[in-house]
Amino acid sequence: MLDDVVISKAIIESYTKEILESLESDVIICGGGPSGLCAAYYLAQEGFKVVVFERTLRPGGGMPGGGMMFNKIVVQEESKPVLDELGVTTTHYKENYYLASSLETLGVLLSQAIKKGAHVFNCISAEDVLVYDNKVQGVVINWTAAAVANFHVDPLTARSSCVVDATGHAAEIAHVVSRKSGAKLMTPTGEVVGEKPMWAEKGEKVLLTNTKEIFPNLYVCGMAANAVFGGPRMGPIFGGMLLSGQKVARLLSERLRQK
Ligand code: 48H
Repeated sequence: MLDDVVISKAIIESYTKEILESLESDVIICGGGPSGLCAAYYLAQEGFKVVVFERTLRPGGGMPGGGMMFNKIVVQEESKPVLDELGVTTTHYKENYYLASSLETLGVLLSQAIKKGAHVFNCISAEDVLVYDNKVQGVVINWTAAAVANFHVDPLTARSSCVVDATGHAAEIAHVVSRKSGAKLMTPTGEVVGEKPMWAEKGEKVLLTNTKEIFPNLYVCGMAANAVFGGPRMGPIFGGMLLSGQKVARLLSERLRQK
């Protein structure tokens, strides 16, 4: 026999427990696209407490759409080890080009990040940041549905040692810090420079250099990193997104271990 209210209690109790435990963490990642999920996977694997807030119902960002909804992704040789480690099937296309299903890659990445211990919350947007003493100390969160409905609902907060902007092209967290704190970002202009036109070779090359700290305790990865530093977009090649997530996890791991 099944009791409907027991089912409801099980869901509400376990969700409430997980989100309460997630209000203080080592790293908050804003955005559950490929770069954010990859960063979450590596950080969780290292034993850090990592929380991902993803705006939409379905994590994955631009990955499931592949290229123009042809649901395949291309990755280059240097990023293939990440897919091998995760257990994603790849096929060789030509020298330096591998193909994978965008859906399988997303499914595996999300599953592996959660299995390693990352706390992934969908339907929650990071709408602002906590900045005390000129350092980012956490994020301000709200139900995406409240914003979609245009309801005036005050938000809640979550604290972390570091925050990652993995919000993709929009680089939302970098923008909000730049706009509201009045301080300069660690970019050539001191602000968000803005993404440049498509150029896969260059976009992938500069992405790893651009993956770094841009304001005390705030890091950028993925497409947001190129948007912040004025790097080109690169179309549906996803190797750089994975490597950028891996790099930001390594930077944070080194940083957090020094504490
Ligand atoms: C919570 C948020 C918020 C917010 C946004 O766009 P993404 O897939 O980002 P990346 O950088 O991991 O991957 C980029 C890739 O998908 C891509 O777009 C490429 C390679 N483009 C090249 C080209 O030429 O177009 O994911 C970002 C995620 C999304 O799921 C958003 O819903 C989410 O972040 N998000 N989540 N709070 N404020 N803003």
